[in-house]
Amino acid sequence: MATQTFQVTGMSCEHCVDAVTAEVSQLAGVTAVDVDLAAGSVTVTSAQPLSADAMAAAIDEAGYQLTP
Ligand SMILES: [Cu+2]
Repeated sequence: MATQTFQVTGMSCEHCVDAVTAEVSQLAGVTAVDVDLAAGSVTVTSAQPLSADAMAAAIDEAGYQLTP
């Protein structure tokens, strides 16, 4: 089990939280997604550590950007 926290730019409301949660939840092995809107962070729990590329693609798909 791995827990990673990513910084995401562009999230501003609950709709953004839902969009990001939905996309990231679709990644293989993901069991929990916790978005902190105030902090602009997304904490992901997954069976295997996620690659930055996979996470960036999911965030991009939702319409936001991963902060390197
Ligand atoms: Cu929003």
